[in-house]
Amino acid sequence: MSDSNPFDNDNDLAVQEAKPKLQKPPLYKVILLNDDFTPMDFVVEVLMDFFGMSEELATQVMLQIHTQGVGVCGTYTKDVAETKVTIVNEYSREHQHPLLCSMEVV
Ligand code: TYC
Repeated sequence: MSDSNPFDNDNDLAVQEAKPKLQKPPLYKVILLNDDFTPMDFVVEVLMDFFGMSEELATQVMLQIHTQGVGVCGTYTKDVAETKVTIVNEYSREHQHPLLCSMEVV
C-alpha cells in the first residue's frame, strides 16, 4: 500500500482520530395562531403570563398575530416548547377560547 493511505499504519504513520462532534439540540419556535373569537385581552394575558412579556410587547405581538395570522412567542428547546404549547392550549380551552398554540423547528 502507498504511504499516502491514512489507514496504512504499519510504518509509524500517526493517525489522528476524528473528534466526536456534539450536535446542538434543535430549537423550536412556539407560535400563536389568529382566530376570530379569542378576545385580544386574553391573548395579551397569555403572552405576559406564559411567555414573560411586558404588557407593551405582548400587545405588539398580539396585534401582529391579529393582522398577519401568526406570531412567535419565543424559542425554546423541544421539552420546554412542548410544555408551553400544552399549557397554553389547556388554559385556552378551560376559558372556552379557540386560541391555538403550536411549535415549529427553527
Ligand atoms: N383576532 C382576535 C380578535 O379580533 C384577536 C386574536 C389575536 C386572536 C391573536 C388570536 O392569536 C390571536 N378578537
